[in-house]
Amino acid sequence: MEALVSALHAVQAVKFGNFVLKSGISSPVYFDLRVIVSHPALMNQVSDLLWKTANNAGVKCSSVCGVPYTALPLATIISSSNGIPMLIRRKEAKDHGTKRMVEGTIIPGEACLIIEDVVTSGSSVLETAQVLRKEGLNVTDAVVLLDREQGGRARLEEDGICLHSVCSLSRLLEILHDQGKLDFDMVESVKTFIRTNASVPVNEMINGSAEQLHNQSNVKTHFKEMSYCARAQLPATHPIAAELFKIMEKKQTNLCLAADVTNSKELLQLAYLLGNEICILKTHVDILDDFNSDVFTELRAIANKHEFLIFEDRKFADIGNTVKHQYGGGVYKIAQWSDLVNAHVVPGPGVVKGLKEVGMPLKRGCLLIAEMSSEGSLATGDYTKAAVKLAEQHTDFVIGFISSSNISGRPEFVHMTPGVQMQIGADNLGQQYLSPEEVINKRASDIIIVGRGILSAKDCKIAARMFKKAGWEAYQKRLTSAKN
Ligand code: S5P
Repeated sequence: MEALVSALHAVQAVKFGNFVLKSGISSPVYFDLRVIVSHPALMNQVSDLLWKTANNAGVKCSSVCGVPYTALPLATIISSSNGIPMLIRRKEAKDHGTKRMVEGTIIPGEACLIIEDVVTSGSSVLETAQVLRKEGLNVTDAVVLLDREQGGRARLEEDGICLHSVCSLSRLLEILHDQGKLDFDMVESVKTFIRTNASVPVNEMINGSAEQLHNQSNVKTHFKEMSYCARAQLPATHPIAAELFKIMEKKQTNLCLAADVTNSKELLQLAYLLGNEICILKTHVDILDDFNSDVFTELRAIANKHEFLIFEDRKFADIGNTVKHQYGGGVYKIAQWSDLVNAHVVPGPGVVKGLKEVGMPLKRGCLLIAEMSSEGSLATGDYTKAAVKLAEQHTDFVIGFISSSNISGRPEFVHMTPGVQMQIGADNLGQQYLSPEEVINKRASDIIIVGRGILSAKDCKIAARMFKKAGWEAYQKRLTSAKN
């Protein structure tokens, strides 16, 4: 293993330094496993290790198939050296002749092992698996040279594919460090980069010769395909977001209740009554006529019992120094009892920095308001993009967005959408409504925020259950359609 890692480093299949990626982000690491085709001895060594790794794991297969393109020659060597038949997956069907997506002799029911060079999200392996499965082949295992440990394993497992890796990124960093080829600071900087940029492909350099294998729409598809549970396990997911994703999966709900009531007793009654149906209870503490801090001690106890998070919808929008006081102090002492808060991005980074000083030590999370549901909202276009950028720069505190759709394409971020009722419509003060199906399935947001759709219903419990069911079904539909 040490010799292999050293050789990969020597041929610059893995490079360290400062690279500007196609996404515009600077990265301390750059992978290009494609260069190994120019080094036959290394090709043989890699193929041998891939095959041994699969055998040692007890994988039984009747054929191998490389994920196009880098793994194609690797699969060829494995096939020829071990006498195992190979299949070739086409990227596009031929426009004449047989129109086949897979070349070679296919025997339905037989097991085919997928070969890949690097796994990040697992989406390329999945794509190949889907094509092979459509031909009737049995796909249960994939072997990869380098696992970047960014959620691919969990994602593939969900689809019944066991991932076997020759080397993981952390092992690779460790070996290069031991060999004196990487200093401690660089190791830490790569680890941090990978952790905070989970879905950024690091094989696409700006001006680089690397072929663009992933693009924004790929990332978005991958986001849609991933379950809340798999997203909870991503290294880049903030602990509060991970907790939220786990609650959502466990309780099978993506419903946030906008508990817009003006009386504390009513607030607590709602929390008791609807606690089982929701993943988050959203408050507007400043609309309570009878606020006192005991209410929030009690609300916290209900939240712990029924497993939901509390989100004070304070919409901070001032300079850092002011929001620090508004968040931590004053009458409400929001930071003491609220897991989540949100902020407008209009003041610039200072608002996040100020809130972070108070929230981080308490392990709280923040959502940035990137879009609004009200008619004529100015939070659109470049403003929304700037909100995403700001979130990306503060992933230690910002866990996602208030937005009308999935605006970031990053699976580690949570997207929450207000303005939801069963039917599309509006109120008389500019609020605009979309349906749970539209928000979760079509627009790939994660959480529906519902207020009057539940609060104005004859029976709040029945209404909450209806929204819970609609939101969850839309999520299931999204997962199924993304996989097909
Ligand atoms: O853009 C927004 C952002 C938020 S947080 N539009 C919104 O409506 N909200 C909040 O969501 C709003 O403050 C209210 O608490 C809830 C929507 O309530 P509903 O009664 O219209 O469902």
